[in-house]
Amino acid sequence: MDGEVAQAGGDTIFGKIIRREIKTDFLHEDDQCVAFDDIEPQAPVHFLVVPKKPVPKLSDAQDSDEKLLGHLLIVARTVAKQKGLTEGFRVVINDGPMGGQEVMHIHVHVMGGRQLTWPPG
Ligand code: D5M
Repeated sequence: MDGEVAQAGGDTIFGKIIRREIKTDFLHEDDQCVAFDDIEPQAPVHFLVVPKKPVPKLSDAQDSDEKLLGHLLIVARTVAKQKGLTEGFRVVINDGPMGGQEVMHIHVHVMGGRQLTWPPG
């Protein structure tokens, strides 16, 4: 585990979840990230994959975060399968105010379990 990952979390609600200051049932945890159900689900299945490294948003990510960002998608795929999303699902990363991001700790939304439509709002 590298030093940045070991710091685990920032000053957002997700930092508190990662540091277990807020009790949350993790669907997945490893040295780089956690996954847990979204508190305001927009679909029958809606979970978040959150890196322990407190990158505020995708547009703040560094080139050196390439492996970490790829890992988040692999975990999204794995947990989606565990959740039974065999017919498909949606992956979303909101970025900044215009992207509708509310929690400034980068996270991957995974939604499924109903027919999703396009475009989103
Ligand atoms: O999405 C932020 C998401 O984070 C939003 O769907 C609600 C969710 N959220 C906020 N607080 C919690 C806790 N405590 N547990 C689980 N989920 C939570 P964004 O992309 O930033 O708009």
